[in-house]
Amino acid sequence: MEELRIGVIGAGAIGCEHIKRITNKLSGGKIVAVTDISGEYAQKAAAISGARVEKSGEALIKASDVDAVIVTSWGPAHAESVLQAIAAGKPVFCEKPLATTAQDCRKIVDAEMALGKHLVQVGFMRRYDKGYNQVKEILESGEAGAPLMVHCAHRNAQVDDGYSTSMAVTDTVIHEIDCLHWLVGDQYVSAQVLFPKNSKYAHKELQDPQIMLLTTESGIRIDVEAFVNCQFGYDIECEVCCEGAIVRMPEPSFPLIRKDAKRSVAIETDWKRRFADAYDTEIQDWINSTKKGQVNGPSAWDGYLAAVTADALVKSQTTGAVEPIETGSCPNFYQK
Ligand code: NAI
Ligand code: ISE
Repeated sequence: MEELRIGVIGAGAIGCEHIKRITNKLSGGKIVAVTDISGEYAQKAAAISGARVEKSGEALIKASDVDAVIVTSWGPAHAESVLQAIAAGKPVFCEKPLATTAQDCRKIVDAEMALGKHLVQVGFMRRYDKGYNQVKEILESGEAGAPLMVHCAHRNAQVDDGYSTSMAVTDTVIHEIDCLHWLVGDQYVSAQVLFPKNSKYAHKELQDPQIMLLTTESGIRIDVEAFVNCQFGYDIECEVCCEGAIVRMPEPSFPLIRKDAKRSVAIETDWKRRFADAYDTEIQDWINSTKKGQVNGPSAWDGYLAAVTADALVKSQTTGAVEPIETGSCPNFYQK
């Protein structure tokens, strides 16, 4: 196959970012069709790449010149498109979350297994980030000893009024949920959420910040600070305390400025820039592996694991209790 002909469902912020990177930066893929429930958004996105506008997600998936599909619509619309792509036997890259309920993620897993062919990749791009991979390499080398604790922070400068307390789990910390069990090579068994004093910058209905606690099968304790009105920037931290060393993920590199009797270093403000290289590597890998009929990245099973874990955290937001995480064992089909 010379070029992978791609159709995109959902032409909002990240949909347009992926269309731009495939059109202007990456190789081996071409956007041939775009659709969005907003005709105006679809037209604008199609213009970026010279693609045509399709009338619906279903029509786009069925189109004979679409080899593979990217789903970047709103979370609640993901499951329908992914299931339609599987039914059509077409590879599909779906932005997180794979679906908004664990039940819908399970339907996708079951449909893919019934077909007997790997078609689904989920957009958990942190697995492609250089910093996380450097940490993982050190952990896997054994030089730091066994991981005991992981301390993380996921901070956004601010969120709008539509952002709810549960979205800190389902929209934001969902990235840590996926990448931390991959990082330490262990599975989660329980989850809890604690609410510190609320920030005055959080809107009336929102609990912010939150502390999310996850425990793994071998007993590793993970804490993630989710602080989505931190005011100062977009800040992602990860530190793994091991038996023999502490391994800290490198921060984005900015020049040190000496000015007005101060030394200062900038902090990133935008997730698109913070993870730009990871998105590039992720989508390039998806194009390359799809052309070979393979799925290399996070699978539908990873999407399901994340949804079950998110459910336990969201439940704990209400109960305050330590909630069990019961995923069942990984089917042979998804074992790597
Ligand atoms: P957005 O709101 O900017 O764009 C979503 C687009 O989907 C809108 O243009 C909307 O009209 C369209 N849409 C909704 N339902 C549709 C349907 N049934 N058919 C066709 N189009 C439909 O949202 P954004 O920020 O682009 O997020 C999209 C998805 O990507 C979300 O699931 C979000 O969680 C995920 N995302 C992932 C990120 C990452 O770091 N991996 C970063 C930002 C978003
Ligand atoms: C957004 O949807 C993303 O996925 C970003 O990566 C994340 O950092 C942000 O908190 C979410 O709102």
